[in-house]
Amino acid sequence: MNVTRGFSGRPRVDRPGLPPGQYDAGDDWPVLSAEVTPDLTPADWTFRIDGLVRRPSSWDWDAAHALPASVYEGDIHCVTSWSKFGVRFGGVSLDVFLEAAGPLPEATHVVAYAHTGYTTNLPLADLTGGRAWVAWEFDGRPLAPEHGGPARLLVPHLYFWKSAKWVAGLHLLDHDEPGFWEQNGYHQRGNPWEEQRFSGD
Ligand SMILES: Nc1nc2c(c(=O)[nH]1)N[C@H]1C(S)=C(S)[C@@H](COP(=O)(O)O)O[C@H]1N2
Ligand SMILES: [Mo]
Repeated sequence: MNVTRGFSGRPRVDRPGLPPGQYDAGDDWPVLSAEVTPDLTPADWTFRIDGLVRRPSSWDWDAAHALPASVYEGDIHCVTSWSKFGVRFGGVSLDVFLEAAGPLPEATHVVAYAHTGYTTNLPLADLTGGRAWVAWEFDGRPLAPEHGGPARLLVPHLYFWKSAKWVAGLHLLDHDEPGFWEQNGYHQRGNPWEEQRFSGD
């Protein structure tokens, strides 16, 4: 395991804001992809919300960028145990996209899917309230392709596997439907503060 070591010579595992079982990766930002990084340009990118919504809606790059911009400044936590502090992503709040699509009252869960086919499931409530974004900037620069550029989902209060890279859309459902990692033993929700790593945690 690669850990960032402080001057004490020990991995930094006791810093405030670090969820249980995590370590501070410092300036490292590991790349974790089940797929090959796709050759996806802003011109190819689209984002769609459908399923249990009043108005199935799609945005292309320009339409998404015409929406009010929003920034996340905070931490991210990967289930493989690295956390990264003080990151800054720019994009648009999912509240804005969801308001446009109008979730039906029976919608409770979401399958987020990527242009590559990767999927991950989330409770709809975890995507509202200013806690989730479609993000295309990191530290003021375009998000790098290996980190999900041109645009990724960002749900930083859950383990980072929920933040689908190369995000293509959300499908709203009235039940939970396991995504890629969730079908392979990972937790349906993935709250790092409760160490919801694997099914049964
Ligand atoms: N499309 C896609 N999104 C994905 C993944 C993936 O394999 N494919 N991996 C997830 C996991 S496990 C993590 S920890 C983060 C990694 O994002 P990063 O490579 O930018 O660190 O992306 C998540 N989103
Ligand atoms: Mo991860």
